[in-house]
Amino acid sequence: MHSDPYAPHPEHKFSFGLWTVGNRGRDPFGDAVRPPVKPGDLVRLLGEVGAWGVNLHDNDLVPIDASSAYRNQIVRDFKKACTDQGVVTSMVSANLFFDPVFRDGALTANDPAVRAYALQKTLRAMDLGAELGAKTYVIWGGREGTETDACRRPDDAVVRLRDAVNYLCEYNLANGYGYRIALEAKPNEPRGDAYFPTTGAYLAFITTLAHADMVGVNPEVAHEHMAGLNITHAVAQAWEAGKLFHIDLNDQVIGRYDQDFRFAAANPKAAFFLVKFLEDVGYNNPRHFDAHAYRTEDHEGVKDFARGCMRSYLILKDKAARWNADPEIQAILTEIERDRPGVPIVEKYSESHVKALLAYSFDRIEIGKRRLPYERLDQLTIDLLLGVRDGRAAGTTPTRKAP
Ligand code: GLT
Ligand code: MN
Ligand code: MN
Repeated sequence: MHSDPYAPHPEHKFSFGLWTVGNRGRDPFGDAVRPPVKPGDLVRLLGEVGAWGVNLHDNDLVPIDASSAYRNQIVRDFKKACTDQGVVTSMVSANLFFDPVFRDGALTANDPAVRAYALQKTLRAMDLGAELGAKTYVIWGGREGTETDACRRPDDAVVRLRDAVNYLCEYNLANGYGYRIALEAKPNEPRGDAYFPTTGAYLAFITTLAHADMVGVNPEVAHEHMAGLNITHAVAQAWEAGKLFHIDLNDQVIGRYDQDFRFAAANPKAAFFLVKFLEDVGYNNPRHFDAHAYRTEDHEGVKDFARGCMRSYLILKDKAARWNADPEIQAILTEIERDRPGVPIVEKYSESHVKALLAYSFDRIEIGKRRLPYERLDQLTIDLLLGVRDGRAAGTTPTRKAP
């Protein structure tokens, strides 16, 4: 039998939030178009399409006012659905944005009772996730922001969030939950402006925490694109800092509202460089698709959406392997990185190094002449992505498939 080379397997760690495959297509201008699906049935859908993990907010699973007996029943049923389907609960979070109580923010709100309630809700979400076996806890500050900065000093919001995250780290330690906490940035929406608008902002914030080692980031493709930024650069900085705990894969046209499209649907070239980066460095944390099906889809279409996310990732992974093995691409890379014997060492400061550097005479004109054939390099990348170049088996000329 012909086996699909782009079929998902558990080692890919592909996960979906209950809110992603359970998204009902509501938007600010129109009501739901898909009927509600119970969490257990969403897990069955994930099992059917071949996902490894499921993620959830507390209230995706347990209604906000559920009694503890009802909560326990729901959790039991959910655990059974996960075991039956071989789907793991990989990440949890607290919904600190939907209920009206959070209209001025949650952990950074002005009202101390709102902040305390948000913290209590988060502790309970951590308890829930621990019970389900989750090891990543995401904090997305959906309502942490403003429409008018008349309402508070922004640095007060920074202090409040720091106090809250420090508190959560202590709770994590005290209960032996072993969570890795991942902070997720977004520049705006639903608030006019969000605090910590980019992954870079969170990376700086983390260094100020009491348990910085326990906290990393959860960059989302669409959120960096909303800010007009290059997601791969943000991800690379997080990776280099040892902080890439989780990732939200989806897509988004720059400058639009929060679109949450299927991964690689809008910017396949940017998605390629992101996948190539993750695969090149050996990223091995969950790959979460935080997106949803077009509003035009029905329940079957939601499966097409979920399968499409994973398939596109795996196609791009294969393309990345071909790119890495392509002799012409590799020859260009070797050329542009070619060593310059005799050039002083600048990677490390020392008295002798600085002496050698200051004494060295550079042939600026000659150095400036080195060819940088990035047009060719990019076109080879495009040829490969568009399917007219095989990569792996290619010689110095593109190999064209027979029509
Ligand atoms: C919400 C948001 C996402 C976050 C989720 C985690 S909830 O759907 O748009 O980007 O990752 O709280
Ligand atoms: Mn989003
Ligand atoms: Mn997200």
